Amino acid sequence: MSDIFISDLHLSEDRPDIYRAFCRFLHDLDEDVQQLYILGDLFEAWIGEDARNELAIKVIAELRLLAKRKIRVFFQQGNRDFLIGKSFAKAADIELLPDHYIYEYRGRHVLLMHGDLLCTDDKAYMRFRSLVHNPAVKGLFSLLPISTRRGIGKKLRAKSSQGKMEKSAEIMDVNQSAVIHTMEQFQVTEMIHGHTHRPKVHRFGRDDENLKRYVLGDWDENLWWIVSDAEGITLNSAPLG
Ligand SMILES: [Mn+2]
Repeated sequence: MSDIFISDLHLSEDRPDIYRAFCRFLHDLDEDVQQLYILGDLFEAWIGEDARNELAIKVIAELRLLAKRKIRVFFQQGNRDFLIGKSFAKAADIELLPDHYIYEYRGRHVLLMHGDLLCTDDKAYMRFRSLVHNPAVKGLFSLLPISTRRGIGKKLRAKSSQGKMEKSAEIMDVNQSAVIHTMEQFQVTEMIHGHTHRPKVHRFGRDDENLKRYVLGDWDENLWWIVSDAEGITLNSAPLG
């Protein structure tokens, strides 16, 4: 029995190679895989349930196949696709998870997050996040015509990639006190997240480095995934190929 974790595929019509790698990855999942957790940013952009493009429809069909193979799929929203909601989940036959979710396996408790909530040094992003997660703002946005929403999304992404060049590497990474605070709050010693595109296993903490933070990588030149099984938790990668 094993469970798989992925994040930050950033699927878009501009990168058919990543979509193909995703399909292959799903197809090749071991027989013993029971659950697949997608920890956000499955899509490069998501402007609303009524604006499904051809790619979204294909992804929904791929995810539905997993349900047929008795693999349960869980999805946590990322900062790019936080507008994915119930209708996508229903169409794809997957389950939506809250921003913080505790994954349990053989007595192990692991906190799952997309990861953006840990990047508290990026004050501008945190302000933006609380604005766009406001239900009233979400509601107003959903009333705009699809073309307007696409335009806004495009502008925001351009602004964010420009911002990334100007911000220091430290600001773009997680804040260590936010990590420790969150782990204490949820009473866990292990966590898995993505978002920062800095795949690594971090060991830290006062008592003999008892805390572990597993960071998934984004799918670009490589694909990244985490396996949880009786042996433990491992971070894996392979060329996108
Ligand atoms: Mn992200």
